[in-house]
Amino acid sequence: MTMAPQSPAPDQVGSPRLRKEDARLITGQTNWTDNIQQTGMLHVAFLRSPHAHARIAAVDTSAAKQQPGVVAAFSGADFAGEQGSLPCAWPVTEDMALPEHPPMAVDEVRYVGEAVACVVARDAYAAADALEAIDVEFEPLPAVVDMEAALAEDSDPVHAGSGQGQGSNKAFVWPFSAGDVDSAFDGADVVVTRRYHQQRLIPAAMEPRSVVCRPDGDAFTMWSATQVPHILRLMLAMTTGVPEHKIRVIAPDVGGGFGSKLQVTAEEVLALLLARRLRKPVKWTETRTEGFQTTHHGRDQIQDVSIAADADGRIRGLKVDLLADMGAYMMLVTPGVPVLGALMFPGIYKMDAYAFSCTGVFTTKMPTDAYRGAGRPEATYAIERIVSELADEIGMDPMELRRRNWIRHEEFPYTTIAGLTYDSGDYESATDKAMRLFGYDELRAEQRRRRESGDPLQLGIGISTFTEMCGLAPSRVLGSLSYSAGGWENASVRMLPTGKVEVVTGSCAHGQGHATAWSQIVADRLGVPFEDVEVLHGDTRVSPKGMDTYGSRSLVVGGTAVVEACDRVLEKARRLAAHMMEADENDLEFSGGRFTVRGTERPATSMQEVALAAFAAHDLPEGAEASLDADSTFDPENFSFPHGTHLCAAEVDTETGAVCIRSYVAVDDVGTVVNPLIVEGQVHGGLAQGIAQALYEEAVHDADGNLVTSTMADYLVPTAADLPDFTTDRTVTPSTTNPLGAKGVGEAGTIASTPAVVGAVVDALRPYGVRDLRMPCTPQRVWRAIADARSAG
Ligand code: MCN
Repeated sequence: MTMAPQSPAPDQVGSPRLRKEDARLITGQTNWTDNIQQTGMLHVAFLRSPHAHARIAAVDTSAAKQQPGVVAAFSGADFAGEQGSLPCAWPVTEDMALPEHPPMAVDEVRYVGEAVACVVARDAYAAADALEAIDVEFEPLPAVVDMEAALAEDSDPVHAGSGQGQGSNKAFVWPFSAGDVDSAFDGADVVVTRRYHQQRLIPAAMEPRSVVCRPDGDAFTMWSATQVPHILRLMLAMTTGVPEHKIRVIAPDVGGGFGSKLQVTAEEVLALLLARRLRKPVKWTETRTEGFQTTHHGRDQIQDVSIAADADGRIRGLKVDLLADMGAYMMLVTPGVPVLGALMFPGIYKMDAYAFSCTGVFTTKMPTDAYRGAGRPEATYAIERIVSELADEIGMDPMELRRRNWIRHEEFPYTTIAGLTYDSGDYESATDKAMRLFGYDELRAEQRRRRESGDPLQLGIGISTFTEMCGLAPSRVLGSLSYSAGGWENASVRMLPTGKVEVVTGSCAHGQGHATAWSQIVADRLGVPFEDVEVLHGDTRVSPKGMDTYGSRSLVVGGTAVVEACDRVLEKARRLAAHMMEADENDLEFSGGRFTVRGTERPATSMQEVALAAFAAHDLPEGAEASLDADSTFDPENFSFPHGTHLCAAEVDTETGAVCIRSYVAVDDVGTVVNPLIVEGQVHGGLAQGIAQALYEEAVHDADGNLVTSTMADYLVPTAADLPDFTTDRTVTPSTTNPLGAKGVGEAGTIASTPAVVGAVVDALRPYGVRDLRMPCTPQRVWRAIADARSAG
């Protein structure tokens, strides 16, 4: 057999390849979880609590069982002893309160939407209809909605007897301090103190949550719209007692998650229990309102922040006191979110001292958990907003104040006061570029003119010079932060006999385009055409080792595992090629997918020829295997720290309170870029979500704990039409923590943009005495702030 050598691949890394997965995704040629059909499949609907807090006196499912098409109906009690408690993988302190969290409530419900009973029927409509026939006797208990009230000594407990200390709704206190905070503040010329509210947000992925579970003898196959098939399999095994090797989890194409599918949900656990009990495949797909009520929420913190500085603007110290709303239970990483954020409050600034404390609080609301950025948007918001306020207090340009305090390029690697070592950065270059693109000086001049003329349309400029920690790993550090799992990632690369390549990755893309980016990496490393690479993922049987996708970790951790596996394949290929060419390995050169012998005219041997020879195995060097494949697990030494400068110019109509973003410039530095088109898309999507927090989105509960904003008509997710044109650009400061030199980008836009936008709105209103606004800055809130400031002043 001979194979025609194929043309060498052009440089792929750095080129804006169109995403190879998109044709399939946008022409409907894929199976989302809800499209999956199984013979004899049954459908599940959940009866959910209409109360934020109530005792369950009785559940009667007998009438529901008589409804047409119904196969079974169960209450939580029917699964007592079997359903376990939903897992929390991040017990941040040893004495953290970790109340039982049964997938289906048994004695008490603690948020509106908590599952109380379920119906299993031959179709989804019959299941939904039969819910009405279930009789539940609730004995309402007081709702606990407000975080501060929840901490009062006389507050009703969310979990009687399981909290700690004063106010039994206190779940934990996590303190951190470095440097002499008291003397930093005592000796300061200026201290600025603010209270910032991170409103509760609802992740609204395009594809709702959906799960199918099929019994296969004594084993189970689960399809789930999840970001974390590996974590899900492990946790299902630990929760239900089904042995891990008897569970296969498949994440088919997943239509977005933004953290909300980094979870082990009640419905997934119950799907498995129902499949086991009924010996039939079962499916459940949430409705949008069900999703808003029962897919975990994000943010929800109150931040009391103080910054101390000298009169010349040098920052001396920072104090942060955080209340973080856990909601009713601890879910997979609920308590870890604010703790992760703790490390990022100092941002890009040098300072002498830092004190942080976070109190986790139980309320009778849907639990919070990771939502795009998870802790880092909150931290970035606080530091970027208060630094601008400090500049105003001192009477200094806010960019000048930043320049005086940020870590300089030549100071990297730099260990911050929070104890993180930032790998690399060049804040100066990113800022200079952003200011040029933005026209900073011209816009300041226009702002002055408008202020002087009393123009009802005021202009504000918001700044965010941010950094974030991403590439979640290293396992060692995650362990030191009490996270139960590791942070490594695995990849295996196998060259098939015809020279085509299969890459198996533990990462689990749900919109990020890994198939394209990984193909680019492999094409460059192995010198094969981009089209010849197939990326396999999202199935624990196909990719048994993995830590999944979140925390903008996939490229820097998972992509690096791909690089390392490619390098091992190349090592094997080099050895075999040397044998085939009867040359010394050290004399071989590899370029464009071909081996040549240095200094000779001998014909080249292509990777394809080597792959075929490996497969045939007729004449292998001593000890070589009959395959060209390799596996790698990468666990970096450190996080990577992307950074950037985002500038927002907002016009505020002081008569109506309407805010219009006039221009938005984002200069991001994510180190080496594998695919600029994907990076651009990630930044755009991230900006949309950060701007959404600043101007549009807020999950509102009434005093009884009902989610008032439980439809898309009430919870305003902005569309493309609501967003401005973005000017994006980049600087490139390679990371030193991985061989690609890459830093993550999946959350950067969201983390950076919220303070830039709110900063612009507040800046526009400075002449009116406004110094802060609660998010989202709706026209009503802006107008009210102006009116209040006018009547006060
Ligand atoms: N990339 C690149 N060069 C870089 C950095 C990244 O080309 N220097 C590419 C990567 O190859 C990958 C993409 O950008 O294709 C994102 O990479 P990375 O920053 O590693 O982030 P992850 O792939 O780990 O994705 C997770 C991240 C997170 S945490 C959230 S939340 C989020 C996000 O991705 N959720 C998303 N982006 C999303 N995009 C979509 N469409 N849907 C979601 O749910």
